[in-house]
Parts: sequence; structure tokens; C-alpha cells
Amino acid sequence: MKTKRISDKIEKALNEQMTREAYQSQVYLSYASWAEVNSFPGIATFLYGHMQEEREHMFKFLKYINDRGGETKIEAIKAPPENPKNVEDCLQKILKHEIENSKQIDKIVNLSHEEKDWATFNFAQWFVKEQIEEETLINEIIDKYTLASNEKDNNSNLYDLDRDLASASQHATIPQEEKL
Ligand code: OFO
Repeated sequence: MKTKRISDKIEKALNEQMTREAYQSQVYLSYASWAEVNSFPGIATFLYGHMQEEREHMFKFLKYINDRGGETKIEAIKAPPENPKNVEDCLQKILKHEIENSKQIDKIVNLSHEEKDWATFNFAQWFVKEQIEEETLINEIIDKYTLASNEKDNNSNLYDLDRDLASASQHATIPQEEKL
């Protein structure tokens, strides 16, 4: 049994964020599936990749709480929101989720600063940086989408955008069925 090195308050905040990361993963999963059935395979690949990243974030919280002698509580994950109306709506909703998530990470930073818990402060900095990257990436995709939807000939711009998104930056690999 490790010595507990985080306060109850920090432990609770970290646990809540762990569940929130799992929720984020569910949101990406449901939007990815929506994109796939609506014939945007590139966007689906991008979103499935992010689903996996959020799952890894959830695990980072779990490991950190355990490593600091805290106790993780695996809670129910609320259902993701309803499907987006179209690609633009999907991208805007994702951005909104990420901004909301950044604010929650900031709360952990504030709390750890208040408590002078520099280990948690340091741990949370990884997420601060990650959220900057994610918000930037999604903003860039929204810009590309806006440009792509200006010319409508055969929807070829949207086709190109979808194809490019399949390889847009992501750290995680998507689970695939094993090839025989
Ligand atoms: Fe969107 O990243 Fe997790 O925290």
C-alpha cells in the first residue's frame, strides 16, 4: 500500500477528470461511427484515433492517482450527445467539447496550485499542453472545412478534405481487426 501523497480534494478532482476523459472518448466514438455511416471514412478514421487518445488520457489519470497512493473510482460514463447534423456541426461540437475539457484541466491546475501540490501541478501541465494542441488541430480542420466548402464542384473539395483527415496528426493507433 502506497503512502497517500494527494489530498482528498485533489483525489476527487482527478477521479472526476478520469471519468470525463472516458466520456470524451465515448463522444469521439459516437461521432466517428456517425461519420463512418455517413460516408466520411477519413473523418471517421480521425475521430476513431481521437477516441483512442482520450482513452489513453483516462488511463494516465488512473495511473497517476494510483501512483500517488490515491484510490481510483471507476464510475458510469454518461451517454454521448445526439449525432451531429453535418460535418461542420460535428467539428464545431468537438471543438466545444475540447474547450470545455481544457477548462476542467485548468481547474485541476488551479487546485494543485492552491494546495501547493507541485507533483499534481506538474502532471496537469502535460494536459494543458495537450489541450492547446488539440484545440489548435481542430481549429485548423474547421478552417480547412470552411475553405473546402467554398467550391462545390462535385463536392471534390470535401472529398479531398475527408481523405486528408485520415492522416491528420494523432498519436494513438486505432484498434484494428487482426489481418489473417
Ligand atoms: Fe481532448 O484531451 Fe483528453 O484531456
